[in-house]
Amino acid sequence: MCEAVLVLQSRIVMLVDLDYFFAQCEENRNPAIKGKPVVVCVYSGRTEDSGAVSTANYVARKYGVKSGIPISLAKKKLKDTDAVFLPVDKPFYKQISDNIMDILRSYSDHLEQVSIDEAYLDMTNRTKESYIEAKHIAKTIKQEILAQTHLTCSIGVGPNKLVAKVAADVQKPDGLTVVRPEEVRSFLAPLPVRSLVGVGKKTEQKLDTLGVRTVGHLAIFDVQHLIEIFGRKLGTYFHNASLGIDDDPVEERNEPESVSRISTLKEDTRDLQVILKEAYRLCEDVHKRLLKRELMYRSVGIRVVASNLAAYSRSKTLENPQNDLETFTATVKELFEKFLDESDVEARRVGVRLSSLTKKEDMQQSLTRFFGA
Ligand code: DCP
Ligand code: CA
Ligand code: CA
Repeated sequence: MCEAVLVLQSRIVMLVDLDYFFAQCEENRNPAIKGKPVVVCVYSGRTEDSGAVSTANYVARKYGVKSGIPISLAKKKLKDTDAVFLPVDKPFYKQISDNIMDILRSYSDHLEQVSIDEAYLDMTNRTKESYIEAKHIAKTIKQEILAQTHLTCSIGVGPNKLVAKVAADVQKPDGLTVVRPEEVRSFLAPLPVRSLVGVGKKTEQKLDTLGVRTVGHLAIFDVQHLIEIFGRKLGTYFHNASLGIDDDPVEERNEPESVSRISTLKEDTRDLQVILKEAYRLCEDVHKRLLKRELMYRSVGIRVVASNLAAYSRSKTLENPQNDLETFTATVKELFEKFLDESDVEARRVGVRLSSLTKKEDMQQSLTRFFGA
């Protein structure tokens, strides 16, 4: 008899979420406001205080100020404090976000950015499926983000996106929570149903009337009954979610703006040959990813993280889009030579990057258009 056996590959997925992101960016821009309640606002412009709170730092949250409440209410709650109210400055936060996403990309082959301050990383290959290694990498990521941008984040690690997200949320700010596959059920069971992605206020209320308050309650609730109430799709989703089951892959949402890799040298050095040996290895890897996605590059960049964790980038834009490895490595060599000439930095980590990417077809299309074909 032939039996079909479904073998699911075990994964390690990480969710990185920046703490009180917009407000933390503002604290860094002006450290004098650290320690005070900081409220970042979307002013509608109708009256002086009309509009909503975008986010607030944890000092302000103690007074009940949070995303979405009216600015006037936040002012009331913070009446007797030295609170600081600031308008949102998206371009400034986006720049910091891009920097952080670049750092994260260097730690994983698959990254899915879900919002300005949040991304999933598939760590299965890089960790060789070891949760000890995953925890170690998560700590390193936190350190690198802090050293380079002065921001803290919270990280959740688990066997899938659903668990990683809940794990990142349970300990904030500056948290790190690792949930191994065998711990998933007991980790989720005591949490309120609202902790699960997709369970909003309305669902929470509906479940509450059924006596279902925790994820553990949901897990033992009859799945057929859930389907009758919420429909097949949602009912099945809630049931699986309560058991920590989720096979949604970590997928890049858009064409990447760049492909890059960075790695740590065996020891800090200024030796060009040692640096290039490692850089060429990274180039091959990045180049393979470029070809796999059928992309062409016009800019080549290098990155050096110094012994003191200060980071430096250099890049060169070429005349025409290319897709060969030789131009890439030759440009990398040129950039590292120049960088070492100009600075006295000891390199701790080195990285290479291709950017200004275009699809191969686009090139052909523009040539066809050019020749009027
Ligand atoms: N944001 C917003 N309006 C909302 C929710 C969020 O403008 N209703 C913006 C401001 C936040 C950013 O998005 O800084 C990220 O949202 P998060 O939900 O991740 O919240 P924070 O990063 O502010 O706080 P936390 O530390 O809880 O992650
Ligand atoms: Ca956040
Ligand atoms: Ca977020």
